[in-house]
Order: sequence, then C-alpha cells, then structure tokens
Amino acid sequence: MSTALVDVVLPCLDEEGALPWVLGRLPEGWRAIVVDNGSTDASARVAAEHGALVVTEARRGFGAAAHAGLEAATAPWVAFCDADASMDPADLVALAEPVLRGDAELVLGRRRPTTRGAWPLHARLANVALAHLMRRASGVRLHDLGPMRVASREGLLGLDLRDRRSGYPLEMVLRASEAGWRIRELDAPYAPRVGRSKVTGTIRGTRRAIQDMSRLLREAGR
Ligand SMILES: Nc1nc2c(ncn2[C@@H]2O[C@H](COP(=O)(O)OP(=O)(O)OP(=O)(O)O)[C@@H](O)[C@H]2O)c(=O)[nH]1
Ligand SMILES: [Mg+2]
Repeated sequence: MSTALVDVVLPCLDEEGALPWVLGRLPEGWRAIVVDNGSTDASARVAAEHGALVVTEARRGFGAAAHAGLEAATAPWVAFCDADASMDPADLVALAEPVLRGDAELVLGRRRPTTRGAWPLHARLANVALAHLMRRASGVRLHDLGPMRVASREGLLGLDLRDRRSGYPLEMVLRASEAGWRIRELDAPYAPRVGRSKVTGTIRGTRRAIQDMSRLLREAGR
C-alpha cells in the first residue's frame, strides 16, 4: 500500500525515451502510475526501473489508460500528466495547491508553449475551437483542454466517466461542472515532446479527438 499524498497517472504508449526524465521530475512523496496499453518498446520496463507502478490496460485508447490509472490510484489526490516530456511533473505542485487547500475541486494546466515548435498550428486551432465550445456548453471559463489536472480520487471516481478514447479529458470537465465543482486553470509550460506523436501531432489522432469531443458537446447541449 502506497502512502503517497498524490498519485500521478501517466498514460503511456511507446514513451521509453521520455520516461526517465518524466519520472525523475516527480515531486517528493508523490507516486507515478504509468499506464501502458500496447507499447511495443521498453516503456513498461523503463517505467518500473524508474520507480513507477506500472499498470497494464488491455483496451486501447487514451481514456482507457487514464481511467485505469485512476482506478489503480490509492492516494487521496490524483494528478494526470502526459508521459512524453512535453510537460514537467514538477509543475503539478502549483496546480495541486488550490485543490489541497480546498479552494477548488479541479485544477487544469493551461498549456503555454515554450518554443514555436511545441504546439503544431492545427492542434492549437482545434484546441481553441473546442475550448470555446466547452465554455459555451459548460459555462466553465477555460482556455485549454490540456493533459495536466489535479482533483481528489474519490471525487473523480464519483464523476462516473464513460469515455475511453480522446473525449475523457473533456468529459471530466463537463461532469465536474455539472456536479458544481469549482474549476480553475493555471499556466503550465509546454515544450516539444520527446519521441513520436500519437494524438494531436497526427491528423488521424486529431480527427478522432474532434469526433469524440464533438459527440460529448452535442450531448451536453441537449
Ligand atoms: N496508454 C495509452 N497511452 C496513450 C495512448 N495514446 C496516447 N497515449 C499517451 O498519452 C499521452 C498523450 O499522447 P500524445 O501522443 O503526447 O498526444 P498529444 O499530446 O495530443 O500530441 P503530441 O504530443 O503532439 O503527440 C502520451 O503520454 C502518450 O504516450 C493510448 O492509446 N494508450
Ligand atoms: Mg503530447
């Protein structure tokens, strides 16, 4: 049984090159849960060697991995972060603060690119459009649907999230807003990833993300 204050869920698909740095940046006393589904590289071994709890999820999909990590968590607070070294887990400390203090139930990191190459234009445009639709659907004043977030474990489980693909991060915000959660957004630096892109760096991944999120927004509008 872990005694960590915060469990950090890191969905991981072929990130062996990024994991050593990412796991080395974890705040003191926090635990990494790397959720691997179908990596063909040495991600699982590298993650275990760097002290992470490795969870294997059979179902493909970003949401399936994120949710398996949440279900494996035991700490009172859970954070989410990508495993591609585009974001620094050390920055989660600032995001966790309002949640741990009791001033918010959900805090998200608003991605702030550190270089021009960090965020491809088509991904940034899609994100602006989605954030706008999300604001309209939920009334939550957010500018980004990035990977970094912090909330309580029990609260997140209580949201009963169903999406297991790219809509998971959006569904979390919509359900949290319906539940009356105080949702805040804080800046978080966003750097070019290490390794090959899987979602927004590819047209196919972006299309799927837009499909999944549009469906959730249509449902929210009803
Ligand atoms: N377990 C699991 N992890 C995934 C899956 N798809 C993506 N990931 C991981 O989720 C995180 C986000 O995926 P990325 O490929 O970085 O997607 P992105 O941030 O939208 O786009 P890029 O950084 O441009 O590639 C990374 O840590 C990936 O390894 C999946 O199907 N299963
Ligand atoms: Mg990424």
